[in-house]
Amino acid sequence: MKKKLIKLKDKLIKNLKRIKTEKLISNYFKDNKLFIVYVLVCVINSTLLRFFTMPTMENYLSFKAIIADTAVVTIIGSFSYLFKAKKRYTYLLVCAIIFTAICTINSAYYTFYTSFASVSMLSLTQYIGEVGDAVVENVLQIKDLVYILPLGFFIYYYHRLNKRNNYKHYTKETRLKKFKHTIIGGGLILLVFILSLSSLEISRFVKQWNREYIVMRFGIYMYQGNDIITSIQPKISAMFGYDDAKKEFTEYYKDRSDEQDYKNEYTNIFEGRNVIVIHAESMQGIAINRTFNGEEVTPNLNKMIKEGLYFDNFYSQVSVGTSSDTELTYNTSLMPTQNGTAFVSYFDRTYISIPSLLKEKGYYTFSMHANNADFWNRRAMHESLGYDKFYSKETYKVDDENVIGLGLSDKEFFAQSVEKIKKISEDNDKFYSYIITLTNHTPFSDTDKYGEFPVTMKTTITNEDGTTEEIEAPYLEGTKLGNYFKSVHYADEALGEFFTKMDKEGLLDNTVVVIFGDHDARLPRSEFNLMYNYDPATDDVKDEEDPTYVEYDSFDYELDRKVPLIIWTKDGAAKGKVDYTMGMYDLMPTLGNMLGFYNKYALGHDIFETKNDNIVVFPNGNWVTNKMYYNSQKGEYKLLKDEIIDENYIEKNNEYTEQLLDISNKAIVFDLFNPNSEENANNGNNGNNGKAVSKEN
Ligand code: GP9
Ligand code: MN
Repeated sequence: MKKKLIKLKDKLIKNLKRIKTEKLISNYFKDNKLFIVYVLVCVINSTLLRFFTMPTMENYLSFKAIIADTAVVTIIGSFSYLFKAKKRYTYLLVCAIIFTAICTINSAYYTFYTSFASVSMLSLTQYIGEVGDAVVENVLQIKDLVYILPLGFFIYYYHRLNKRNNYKHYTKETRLKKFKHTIIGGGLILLVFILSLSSLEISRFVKQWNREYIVMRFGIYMYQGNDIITSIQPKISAMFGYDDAKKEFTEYYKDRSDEQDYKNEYTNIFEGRNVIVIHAESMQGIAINRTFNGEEVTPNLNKMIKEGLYFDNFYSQVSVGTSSDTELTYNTSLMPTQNGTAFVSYFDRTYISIPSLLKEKGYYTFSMHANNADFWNRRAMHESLGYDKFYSKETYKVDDENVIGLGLSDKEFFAQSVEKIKKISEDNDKFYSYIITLTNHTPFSDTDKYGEFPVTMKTTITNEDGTTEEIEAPYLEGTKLGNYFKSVHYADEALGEFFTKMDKEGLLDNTVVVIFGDHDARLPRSEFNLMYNYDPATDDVKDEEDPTYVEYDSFDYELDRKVPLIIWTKDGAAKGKVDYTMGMYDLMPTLGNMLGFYNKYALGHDIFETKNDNIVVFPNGNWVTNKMYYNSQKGEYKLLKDEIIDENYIEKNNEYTEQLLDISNKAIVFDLFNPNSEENANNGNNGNNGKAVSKEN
């Protein structure tokens, strides 16, 4: 009996609890009808946007994006509870309209640019002029108006509640309580979202340029909020310290001559020739002249190395902006910025660049790359750098069967590019082109598409009983580095095909070709250690006690990160191996001397002037000369020559490095190459609306 009673009591309590919770929920719904409709409308619109722009289920039903959207609209909507009755509803209405507008604008923008909108682009007013009519005629489609439907429902509902004068009139305390509960609820959803993020997602969010990726994971509202912050931040940092920056800048360049004041054996040797620059994705020096069982990884590049100038101590100087940092440093002889990336945060500054200087000499300048134009914000930045035209993915025919890794395969990209270059060369007296490859991009996993290139080791091993055996050990097969070499082999083959086609069209006859790797393969040190210390008998890394084991320390790894640089002409006008230590920022002055242009503000040097006295500075403060590699974080160095070093050597180079990085950063942030920078700084308005200048200030 007692047992029965207890059971009954339990049941009763359970039911009461259930009824209480149900009541609570139903009361909440009754009390917060408009708020709930508001949240639903905003989340549905964001989901619709993903559906119309990136229509795979993984994208539009992205769980992460949905909780991120819910968190943002709940937190922002929670402030409505601070207002009294009617105003509370109006606040929600305004929010719903703004969120719907964000979806509509991005939907239309995506149709035109295959990317999402950025408020920083508002400063590119010429865009609006150019595309304004086109947007109305061609871009605004029915799908862009779909977002109005949920909003329409919200407005209808808002009016219904309004008409009945059906507001809940809360006391101040209740309003505050409701605000607190809602914002905490939103905060908890946000916390769940943050905890679900991977480090890759966070780092992409911070960089902000891979917009599709961010919208897919973070939803459109968080994307747009982050976009506003990253767009405003450089403007704020440019508001303080202009005068000091300008003074330091003027002081730094005061002894520089306005015109080139020297001549050497390379001066003007290529003046008037067409120029083809190949920015070879992830082409690292270790691939050059490397063979596997007698087969060269890069037979085509190796051939050009023999026929032209080859710089085998050449370093890229990239920071978090990787490819885009190389584009900045190559084109302007400036260093990557200390915060953010120049391509994203400072695209609206004035730059003195190779294309802008060559334009003055009558060149038609263009760049080519088969990825989305907004990747690394190239659409805007290539214009700022002075390229007349940027041929991006939109101008290429991309079929599924021609896709490898990130996009259109290099072979197909080059084949289509030759046709474009042919036309350009017919229409223009001379041209300068900057061509960015894509296939050889990490993670190098499309191995079945690269073509056969075994990275095994055929060798003879001695067995324990003294007999010998011919084996083909797996060596780098199945490793990241092995896959990288397969990918490089493909990239080299694509380059070979490109030059053969260009030659057939006669496009190499009066042309100088410049090829460089944009940065290293970004593979871990352990991969290299295996390559250098492989034991075919055990198919593993040799024992450290083994007398043939070679130590591969962090300095060796840094030194191996160098990239190839080749300057080639069909007639072999310049030949030979150059082993001076050289950086990406030295390329502009070195080429300037050869092609006949000069930039007083280059941070690098003509390598044929500085020769063995050159120093390569890295964005993290490390530097390398022909004598030592210095790691500024650890304060450690490795000597590269058996030579006694002057006691002030490190200190002097550290000072040089710090000053150079500082000047470079200030020149970009404060827009110091812009003749109107002072005026702009006084008006709190830095940036040049994306125009490059080629004249000195
Ligand atoms: C993308 C390509 C790669 O278009 O240039 O950029 P990265 O990841 O090397 O910076
Ligand atoms: Mn790259």
